[in-house]
Amino acid sequence: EDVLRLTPNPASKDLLEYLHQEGVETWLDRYEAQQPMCGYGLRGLCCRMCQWGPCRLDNKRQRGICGRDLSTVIMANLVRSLVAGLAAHGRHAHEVILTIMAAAEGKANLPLKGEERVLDVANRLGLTTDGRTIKEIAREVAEVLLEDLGRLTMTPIRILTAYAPRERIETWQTLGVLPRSGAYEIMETLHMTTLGGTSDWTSLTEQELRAALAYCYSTLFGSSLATEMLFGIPRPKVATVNYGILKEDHVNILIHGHSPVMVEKILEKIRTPEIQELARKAGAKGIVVGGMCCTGEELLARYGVPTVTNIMGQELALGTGAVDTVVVDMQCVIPGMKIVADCFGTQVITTCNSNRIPGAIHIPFDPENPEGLDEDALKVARLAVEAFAHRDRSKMHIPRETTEAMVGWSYEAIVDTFGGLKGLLELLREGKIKGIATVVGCNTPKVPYEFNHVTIVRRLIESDILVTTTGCCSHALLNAGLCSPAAASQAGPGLQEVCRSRGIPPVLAVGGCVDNTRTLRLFIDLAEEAGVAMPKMPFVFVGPEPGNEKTVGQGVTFLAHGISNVIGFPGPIPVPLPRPVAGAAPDEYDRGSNPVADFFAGDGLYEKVGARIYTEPYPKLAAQTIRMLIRRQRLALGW
Ligand code: BF8
Repeated sequence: EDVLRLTPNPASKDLLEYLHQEGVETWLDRYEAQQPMCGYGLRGLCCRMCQWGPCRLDNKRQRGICGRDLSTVIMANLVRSLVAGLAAHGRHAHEVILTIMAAAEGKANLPLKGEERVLDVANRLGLTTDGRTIKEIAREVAEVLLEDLGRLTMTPIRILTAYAPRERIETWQTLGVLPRSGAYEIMETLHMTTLGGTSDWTSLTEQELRAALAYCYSTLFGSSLATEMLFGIPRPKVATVNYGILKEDHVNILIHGHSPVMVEKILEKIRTPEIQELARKAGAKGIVVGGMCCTGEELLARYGVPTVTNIMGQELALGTGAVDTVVVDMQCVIPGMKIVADCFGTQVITTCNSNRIPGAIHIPFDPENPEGLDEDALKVARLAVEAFAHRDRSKMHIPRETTEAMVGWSYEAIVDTFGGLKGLLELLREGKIKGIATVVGCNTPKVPYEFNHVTIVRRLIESDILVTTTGCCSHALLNAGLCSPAAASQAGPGLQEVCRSRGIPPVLAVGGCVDNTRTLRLFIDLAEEAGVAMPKMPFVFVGPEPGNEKTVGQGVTFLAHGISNVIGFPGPIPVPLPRPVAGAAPDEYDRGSNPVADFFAGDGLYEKVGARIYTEPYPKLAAQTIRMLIRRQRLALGW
């Protein structure tokens, strides 16, 4: 009931109701079927890291069969979750890096559109650029990125050395948390947490920071920089988004997932006269391409290709009955999507060997054998268009909502818009912009769909806090109109003036989740410009609706850089909640505290990195917490 009442996008509400009436099962039905959830699992107190258990720990049973204590179990679950996310982003980075190599060697028919980024990264790494072709330089940069992903010996991650601020590197060195590589930290984490591994939970908090830094500098930077090298640095542009971009009389193709490589080619093929003609012959007036999740955001940022929705909207988008084909690559493609696709006769094409779906057509992209890329992309485009003829028109239900947005906010685009770092810093100092909050992450069925994202951000911009966003959160904000320059009218007087005079929105959609690096770079460089350590700056990381394991590393990345987190739902850390939350059976443990919660929310972590986690599931109170944090930082800075 709350979901239907509070979901901010009328299109989502409409489709949820429609699918319910039609008897089509969605996450909402399955979420209800899972109630009540296991309180041990919810709080990270179930240990399944050997075959002696599973052991459930609580106040009465404070140790598992092997003797592992409660704090070690919580931390082991948490850090394992982080490295699962690291693995996902790592695999994403791996694909893009290998594609650069294939493009540089002429094996893949892909241009290197991001010459500016290739040279920029090469210079930061101290590579020779004079007298070399862009392909040679790109290949060498790609080799460094690949090494950062998989090095097993103790040489610092080179991208970390190139991009992280000196003060932070010294802090991490003192704490002994400088990582080797993404792959090594995954191995070490699983090693530390298997049966008979570490029984000192504090060493796992160190591993948490170490793995997060590997996550940040080998997989996030790896994916984001490599994609910019291949396809260019996005620039601001106006686009139309939301479910209403689908058209009854057009071929509707949705692209979904995270890796931008093959879809780039598919898009190129769809735009050829051959495929456009094929669509007309099939009786369509044209072809609509829409994006979901992070692949959608990549194409939105670079080409203004409209996005439709996020992870929890994927079933709803197919529920329009108007989608002829959905092309998916890797990650966040939920099995429920195929169930809905089958109800409406939507063709599903998978393009990644890691993400197979029973019953889908599989046309994979392999960066190590990329010779067939053009042919395969053309095959996908043809199949996608031909599916139009088989659409069951009696089941179409397309909501009318469309929303305008200004997108493409790369690091460079943001800096240029404000007349350089100096310009943005001046606005922060004089208080026209009170602070910057990056509001990001997934959706969770534990809160009304997209409600927390939109409610928090509305309150932040009202308080003159500039917002950057990525991932599923950004789909919610895009569809709510908050990424449109017109949303300036909802901002406080300072931010309103800033946005109006530049014609920009108060919420800057910076890209997919790996592009959180764009905000991080902005935070790093603004602190340096101000001559202030990062933990002192008026910046906050906000994750209102954590869902995927990938988000754990995002939050801890920012914590390691001294940026506090405001998290909307406890996730895998059983931090003491101010009051009971739906789904988490309140007992003594919830209301009290525990060493792990004390570490993250209290002074333990703060003393090490200068940041802590605030958990606030109620969005209005979360916004209040963020305002309070920013006010406190500003007061301390004398701003
Ligand atoms: O990487 S926000 S549900 S779509 S994990 Fe996935 Fe979460 Fe969405 Fe993109 Ni990010």
